[in-house]
Amino acid sequence: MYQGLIHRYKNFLDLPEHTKIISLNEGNTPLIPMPRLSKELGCEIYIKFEGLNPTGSFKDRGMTAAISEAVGRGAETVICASTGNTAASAAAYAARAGLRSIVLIPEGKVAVGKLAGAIAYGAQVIQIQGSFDDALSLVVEITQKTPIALVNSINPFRIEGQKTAAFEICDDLNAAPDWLCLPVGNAGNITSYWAGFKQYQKGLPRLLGVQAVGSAPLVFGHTFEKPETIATAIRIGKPARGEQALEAASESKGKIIAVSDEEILSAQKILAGEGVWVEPASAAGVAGLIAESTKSQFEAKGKRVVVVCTGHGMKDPAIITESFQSPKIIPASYESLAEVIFSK
Ligand code: AN7
Repeated sequence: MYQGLIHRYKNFLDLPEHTKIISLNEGNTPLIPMPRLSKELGCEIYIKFEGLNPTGSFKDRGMTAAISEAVGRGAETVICASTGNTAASAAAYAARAGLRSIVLIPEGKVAVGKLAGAIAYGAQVIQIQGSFDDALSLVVEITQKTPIALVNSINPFRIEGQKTAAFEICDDLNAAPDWLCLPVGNAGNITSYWAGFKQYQKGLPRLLGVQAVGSAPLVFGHTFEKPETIATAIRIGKPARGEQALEAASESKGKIIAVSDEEILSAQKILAGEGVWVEPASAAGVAGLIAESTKSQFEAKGKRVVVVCTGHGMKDPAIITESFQSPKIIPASYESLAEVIFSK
């Protein structure tokens, strides 16, 4: 029986002796081929659908490692700053381990499915009058001054756990893909993938990291004091692992680009149109690939491409329900039904 990613990849993960595995059988997510999008763009595209992790995002990979380490060394309380997904994941794994969890989120900027998750799993949720970056500074300060354990991706064990997504892709395809496209926020994930591919020695992809244009410090080369984007998961102006992300992109002969909110929402629709509903930030990788495909030199043409979709669409239902017409209401009669279905 599958027992989670630490169990599966133990020999590849640099975790201390004291680690006590806390798992929800995360990982082992599918690589879903996208025949229509592949045909349209002229490459072989697979989605690594990380929304199918236990709490609905890729964060569970790093969190199983971070919480397993923290609990093993006797931590009683964990804390993180979050745009939402880390919060839900930390809360779930802390609950599983019997730890107290505290999550700091930017006021009013967290999608409802993530907030609900954090509350359901029993976290103490605190809204900060500021951005994710402000919340992260506070978390760093309190974990330096008190025994509370930090589980943001500054924590090296988060990176260890998240490397496993690269291992799974290599195992599924029997090699690394030519390109790997993914959203970039605080830059823990792109750092982890690159470390994972390098360690696994099944080839190296070129990396296409994608930020939202209103929160694109790694593209424009300066921090964003007031990051903005509808993709709230990546509304981050000072990525903690920004330097590593830039290094990874350049070492891989790839790049980090920015896409607009419109391009992100359009990519979300295209993915859902092929049966894969992801949250807006998660569609950034596809948005970036599409943007690249319109250039005269489309470097991924004819290549094998894996696009990481980091979080499930159910995390942020409001982005859909607020912008679409609500479904028609009809009397409960056959005539009315036939009329709406067959009328032009
Ligand atoms: C769906 O939860 O930062 O570049 O606090 O939720 O590793 O930060 C979330 C980030 C991409 C960016 N896609 O990953 C948080 C948080 C989704 C995300 C990212 C996030 P990183």
